[in-house]
Amino acid sequence: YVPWFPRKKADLDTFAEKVLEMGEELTSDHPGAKDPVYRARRAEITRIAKTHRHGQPIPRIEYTKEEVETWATVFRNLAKLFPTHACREHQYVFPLLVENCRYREDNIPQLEDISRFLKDCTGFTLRPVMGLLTSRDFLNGLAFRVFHSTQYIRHHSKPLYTPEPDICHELLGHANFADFSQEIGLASLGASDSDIEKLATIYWFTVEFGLCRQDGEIRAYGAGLLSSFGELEYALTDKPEKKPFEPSKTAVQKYIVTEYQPLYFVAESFKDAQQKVRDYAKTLTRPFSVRYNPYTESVEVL
Ligand code: H2B
Ligand code: FE
Repeated sequence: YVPWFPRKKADLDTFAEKVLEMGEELTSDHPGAKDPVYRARRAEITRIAKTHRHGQPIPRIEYTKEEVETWATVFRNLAKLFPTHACREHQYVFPLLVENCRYREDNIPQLEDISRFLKDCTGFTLRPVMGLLTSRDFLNGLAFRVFHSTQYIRHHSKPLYTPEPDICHELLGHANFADFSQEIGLASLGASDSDIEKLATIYWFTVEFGLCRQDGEIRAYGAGLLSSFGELEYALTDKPEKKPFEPSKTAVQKYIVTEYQPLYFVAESFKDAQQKVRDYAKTLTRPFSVRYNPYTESVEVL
């Protein structure tokens, strides 16, 4: 039995309304749950994701003054930490985004601008999403070099905290849209539920919370860290435990999503993390193999 999986980029349209939680409904502990104005605004923004179809431009949003202030607080605090805490790959792309995509303290960049820029330099595109997707759907998107991105922002009462991805997390954390995420994505197509869980765990400890060595220091490359002022500082102290990144072991590590991580995995370098994930993805077996055709943006099943 092989689960259904998308064969071409346009097939990702079927995910548009399949969100887990927090899309339209916010859980009671969400900082914006009791704010009707926030909820209405969010519904307005998620409608874009709901109706977006492959090939269409992503509508621009005119963010409110309050939303831009929230962004500014996050931006300002993180920008202070990046020089000492972020890996060099992140430090390399950040100025490019400032230059090409209007990343500024007083401006929330537009998904359409970033998507076009990424398409030119990496082949990645962004697609707006209403909220959290299942691991399977999210990873399947990566196989097509599509990164699902939220377009709304966290609640203004807690600018340095969000229980879910928001535009600050996507744009400030995932800036180093890593090439190796496509390989995790390709491995996820039609994979068994247990392999999806392993890949999602690897994703968690690398793309989201990965650390790497760099010139004798430890630096962050994971987006969950690079978009969280508090956790980025904490992760590089000696409070959390750190283990060497070893995919077969990392893949079965349990983790929590609601607090700072008690444990991080440290790769020898960003490149080393990438290579190890690639090699690991090849060890998962399926009754077929897949090959991505970049010209047709589709997957050939062999
Ligand atoms: N959905 C969305 N919208 N954004 C994410 O960053 C995300 C997701 N991450 N679903 C996924 C789950 C990740 O935590 C792994 C693959 O489970
Ligand atoms: Fe993320």
